[in-house]
Amino acid sequence: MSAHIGDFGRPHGTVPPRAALHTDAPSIDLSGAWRFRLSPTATGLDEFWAEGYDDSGWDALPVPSSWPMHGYGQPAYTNITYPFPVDPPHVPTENPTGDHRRVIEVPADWAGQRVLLRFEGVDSYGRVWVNGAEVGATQGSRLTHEFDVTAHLRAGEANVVAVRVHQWSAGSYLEDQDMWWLPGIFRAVTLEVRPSGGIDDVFVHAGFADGRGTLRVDAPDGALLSVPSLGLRDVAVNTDHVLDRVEPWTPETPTLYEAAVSTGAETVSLRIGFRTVAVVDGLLTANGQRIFFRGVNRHEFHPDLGRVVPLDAVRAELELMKTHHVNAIRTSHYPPDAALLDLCDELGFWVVVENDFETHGFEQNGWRNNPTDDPRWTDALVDRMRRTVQRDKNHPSVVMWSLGNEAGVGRNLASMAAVARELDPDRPLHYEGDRSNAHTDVHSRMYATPDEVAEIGAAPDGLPFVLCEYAHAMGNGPGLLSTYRELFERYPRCQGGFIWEWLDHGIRRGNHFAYGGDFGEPVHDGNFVIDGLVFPDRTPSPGLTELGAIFAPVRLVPDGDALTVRNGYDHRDLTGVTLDWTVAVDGTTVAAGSQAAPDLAPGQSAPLPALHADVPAGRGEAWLTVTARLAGATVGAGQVRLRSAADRPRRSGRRLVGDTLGPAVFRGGDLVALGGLALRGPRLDVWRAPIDNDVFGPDPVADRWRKAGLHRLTHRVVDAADGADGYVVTSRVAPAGSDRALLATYTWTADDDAVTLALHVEPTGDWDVPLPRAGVSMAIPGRLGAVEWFGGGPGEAYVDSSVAALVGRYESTVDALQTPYVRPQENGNRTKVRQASFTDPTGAGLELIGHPTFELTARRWSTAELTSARHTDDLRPGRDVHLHLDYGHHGLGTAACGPPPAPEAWLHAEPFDLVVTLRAR
Ligand code: IPT
Repeated sequence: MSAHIGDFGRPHGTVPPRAALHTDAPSIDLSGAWRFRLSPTATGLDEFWAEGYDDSGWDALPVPSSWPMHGYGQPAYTNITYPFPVDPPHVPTENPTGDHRRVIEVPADWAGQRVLLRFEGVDSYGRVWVNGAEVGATQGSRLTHEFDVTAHLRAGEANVVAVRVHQWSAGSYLEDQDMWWLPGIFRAVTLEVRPSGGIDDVFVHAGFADGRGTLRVDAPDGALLSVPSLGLRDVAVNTDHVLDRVEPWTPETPTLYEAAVSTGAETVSLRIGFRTVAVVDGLLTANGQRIFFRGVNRHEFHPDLGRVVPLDAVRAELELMKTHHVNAIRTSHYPPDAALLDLCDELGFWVVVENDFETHGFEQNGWRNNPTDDPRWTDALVDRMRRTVQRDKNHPSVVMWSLGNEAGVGRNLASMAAVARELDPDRPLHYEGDRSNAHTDVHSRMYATPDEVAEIGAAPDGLPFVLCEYAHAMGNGPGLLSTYRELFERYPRCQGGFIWEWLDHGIRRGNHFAYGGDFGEPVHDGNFVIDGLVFPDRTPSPGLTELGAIFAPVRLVPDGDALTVRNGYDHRDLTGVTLDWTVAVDGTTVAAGSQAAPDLAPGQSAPLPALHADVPAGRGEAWLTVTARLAGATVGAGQVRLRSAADRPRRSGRRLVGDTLGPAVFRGGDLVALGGLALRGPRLDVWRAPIDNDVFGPDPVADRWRKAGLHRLTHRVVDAADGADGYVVTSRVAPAGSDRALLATYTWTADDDAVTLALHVEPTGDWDVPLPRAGVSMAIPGRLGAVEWFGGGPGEAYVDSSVAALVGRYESTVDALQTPYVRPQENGNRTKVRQASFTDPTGAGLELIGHPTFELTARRWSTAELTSARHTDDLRPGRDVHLHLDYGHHGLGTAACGPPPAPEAWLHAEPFDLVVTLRAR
């Protein structure tokens, strides 16, 4: 056996990397059932590659696949920590090894032709045999490797392809990305004829400058190029063309031109997009215009299949990004399946393709022996960079190459940068890990605070700046998105960034999604792998809805009692955009219409003509809501209040008689019934089920909350007495062991059918922690499952994530108000609620009226139960509906990996008031 598996990360036996091409050369897709055997170690195995080997006792496994997702071994998750000793280049003897065999018929007419065997993704190391002869080995899990198997293949006969995949190899040291460790042949395997006189490689150089396209297609001499729609027919390759009447390619206008490069032996089809990417005067530009990345980091993951993502799922997720106005993707932290980039060309995204390279776990060892600075690893790293550039160089969507992620610094960065520049001088380079920017064309940071971003933006000169990761979308959140957008719009150098991250990598297990530690991993990072804008099954989380509202290109901004429309597209006018408007009084539409958007160039604004001449006279709260639509999709929405509500009537006039105040019955100062409806509460409550942004990060606020005892407050009724102002209950609310308290004064008034609670709260003692929430909780009968409200909606919203919430009248159910965060945590708040009702199927129930508003949460389990749940199916509906009516919430922020809420979104322990009318109906 060799000294170590994988020769310092070098693959061997492969042909030189080349572009992914759509060709008419014959090929055979080797997807399907292969024979498979898993062994716990890499040593002592038999010669399964031999042609006569009997694999009839083996199982069948689909290829492509991540074998732990098919019951072979277990997935394992670590973020930074290597799941094996840091002992480069060695890996443990316990090294799950998957032997794959497949017999394939090769057509007789392939005889005499050159044939390549291509692997597009093998995690982490694949030794390959054809008909018993070893042809080489892959290394670089997310990179394409091709082997020339001409000498070993027999046309017109059955052939045996055998692949031994080791989970761990030297290359694993270069692949410490924050994701599940999932071995397998997880992308396509193909046999392809390379016709003699064919086209092995093509490099399209298509620029756009001064209103004209430039085109040069590098291909074998003698090949001919056609771009019929541009009038090019069978013109020579390797020559420069200048083309009038070319539309530039941008994500907003992804114009592609069908093209073909042909020799007598082979035709390659291409889709050409014309754009020039360059750093000009400190700005990253495309076609001379500033690029603005409204981006996401995208990993490849599927909750049932692991690293295998079917093409229809990829298309669906890109379409979901488009409808939420995402215009850029960083392929964190490796090149994606090649098909993704075809879709990005077609649908329109700026793409930063990252090399398959991360050595983050060396940081925990003082960066000692980091491959990034070790010449023994130079070949492997240069090979990785070369494979990355070569495969993906023809995509107009790809605007930058990234050397990798979180790999520290060292001399191999220079080698990688050099090979990328040599192969492709036309694309700038990105790498975040080297603050000196010695090898990059843009300055990049992750999780910089808004203040740091402003400082970078205001600096007199420097490189273009991108946030390659920001707004960590773990659990409920992120907050702060509009703060970052303002910075990107204020400072030209701050060219946007990429949210961390697109998708929760939860693994479906029974009725829930599993995360790190759920598979018995001895070392793991829990739910840090659940930090996406969409759930594992790709349903949007509220964070994505908020992002969509923030990056919507048609901006409708209140200005006095009118709206201003701003064209927030970068590259197109508002042709085709219609503005659909409604005027609603107390949530009921009274007038509606539609008009074309004004003619505005990118960045221009105009006031909208008055649309609300016809608000009927009266007392209700009136709103003008405008929704911008383009080809059926929503491209912006905004609101302005046309008239404030007259204060809704409070209830008064009744005095306490025994335990009864109007329709309400009290016991020991607590409301227990209202007009025949059994209730518990409302009582002061400040606890929320900590969200990930409360729990993680360097100084988790949830630790301070628990230390302060905010999850175990006790109540002491100090006094309960009827008086001139109403029935007044005072209570001292405090945790065991502390002399700090919240003094609550509940003043109850009533008339015949309703009571009004005016709650005043005064903190006393030394409060050095913010409050999670500030309000009351109460329980109502579980049959009141239908919800209707007038206020912010339709979705969940919090103080620093509420741009998507529009004031309106909404209907839902208690069940549908829940957001199923993979690790259960506080969720579901509806903001600025004026009025709400909870009713049973007969329409009877409870109505709540805010003076003026309250924050509303309702669920079928208590906040204590929500706090202790680990997975969604730990939550079981109880008999009651638990309500929280809040004055406010602490902001969401993004502290799980990034800054806490902005100062104005903190909920400091200060006096507050909450006034709500309750009516049984
Ligand atoms: C950063 C990583 O680049 C990313 O892969 C992911 O792990 C993210 O953090 C957290 O979810 S690195 C971090 C130490 C800032």
